[in-house]
Amino acid sequence: MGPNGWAFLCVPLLTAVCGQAEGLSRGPFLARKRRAPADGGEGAPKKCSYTFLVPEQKITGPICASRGPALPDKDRVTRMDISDVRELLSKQQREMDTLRLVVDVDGNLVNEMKLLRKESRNMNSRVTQLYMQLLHEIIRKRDNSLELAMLEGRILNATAESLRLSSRYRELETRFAAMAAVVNNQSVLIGALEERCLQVYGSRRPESGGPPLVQVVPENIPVHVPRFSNEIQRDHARAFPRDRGSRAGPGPTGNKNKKNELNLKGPFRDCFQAMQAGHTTSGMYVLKPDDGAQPMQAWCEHDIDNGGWTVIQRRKDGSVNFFRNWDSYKKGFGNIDSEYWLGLENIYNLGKQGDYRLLVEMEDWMEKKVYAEYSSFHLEPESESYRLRLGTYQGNAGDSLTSHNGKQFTTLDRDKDAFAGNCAHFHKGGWWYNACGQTNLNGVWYNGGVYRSKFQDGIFWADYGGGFYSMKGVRMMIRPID
Ligand SMILES: [Ca+2]
Repeated sequence: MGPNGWAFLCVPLLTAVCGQAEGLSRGPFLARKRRAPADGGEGAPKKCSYTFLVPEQKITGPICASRGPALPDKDRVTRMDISDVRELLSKQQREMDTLRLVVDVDGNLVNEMKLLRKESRNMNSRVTQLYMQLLHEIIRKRDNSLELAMLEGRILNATAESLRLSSRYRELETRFAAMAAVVNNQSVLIGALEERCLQVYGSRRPESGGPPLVQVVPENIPVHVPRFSNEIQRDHARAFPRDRGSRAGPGPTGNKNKKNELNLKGPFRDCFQAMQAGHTTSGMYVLKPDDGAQPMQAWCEHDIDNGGWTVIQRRKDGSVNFFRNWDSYKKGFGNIDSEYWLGLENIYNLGKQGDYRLLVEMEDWMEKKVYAEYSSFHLEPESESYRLRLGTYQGNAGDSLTSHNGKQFTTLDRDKDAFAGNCAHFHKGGWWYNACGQTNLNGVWYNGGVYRSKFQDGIFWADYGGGFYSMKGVRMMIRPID
């Protein structure tokens, strides 16, 4: 309470109010209304009450509304006290607000801290994972580089080994070429010595000796070390178990299967015409040349050099005996799907239909194929003993056939060669022998390449391997000139 306080004065204001219940004074006066008890009724005497009116006095302090006994000054609550309290409360409220704000901010900070901590943990985990991956990668790369180094080492070793082998191979090849030349020369020398012996001692006629052996140094040496073999086919009973055409027959035969024979296509004038007719599969066909008396079977080769090739001779496995007489060579023999000779008359009839060229394809015992091609080819009629007419050579086997150009055909029973004796007798085949020749493609099929024989009777092509190297496979084919 203010020290001075203020006096609370209650001055009764006497007002005479009688029967007026609604008299109410308003304004800056303290009004008191006292109602008389209602038990009087209208008849009861009216009671009067007194109201004291106190002149208005300016109130500067709190008004005590207490109706109780007046409090001592020191216990009175003044407006200032209330204001102070309010101010204090307001201040505390503000402090509370501030604190709440701080708490809110702190709470957000805590949450953020939590999030950051969580993120940090995740980051750590991720960093650890990446580190492990990196480590793994480093280890793997190190292993790879080690493996690479090992591989490089092995490649280097292999390269060195291959170089060494290649060098050794070249050395062996050179030695083989030298040996082949020596063998060839020795065979020639032995032949010459035999002839000289016969001449000196006169025990046999000179012409009964063999023909001069091939003395050319071959242009090409088959690139392998062959094994010498004497597996010659003089034992016909053993060597030609499938050869049923030793006697002169109607010509080379096809597959014995009748069904297959029925499926043969033709007849065509040659394999080129068959190809033009749309038959582009290599195989057996029926041919009938323009002047041919009867159709024949032949193998058509459509898989090399644009196709259309008529095969007139084939050697491949020694299954057919080629040491035959005139009639047999004239009509042909063998099996179309293995070894055969098409027949001189058939070849003659084919050749006179037009301009043909000849392809001689040969295969050595390393399965390397070489060829000799002649720009033109035909035979003269039987009255000329099927004389050979050839054009110019091109190829990679060397030209061993041109020396036979213009020669007549010789067999064991018809000697048309230029040698005193019968070349067919020494070379064991039928051919356009000279005296006797640089090639013998109808000779004896020897197994293995280089062979030993008193006479050069193998399937040789002098410019490829010399006279004592027998080819593994041969095909003679003709085709019209484009
Ligand atoms: Ca002769």
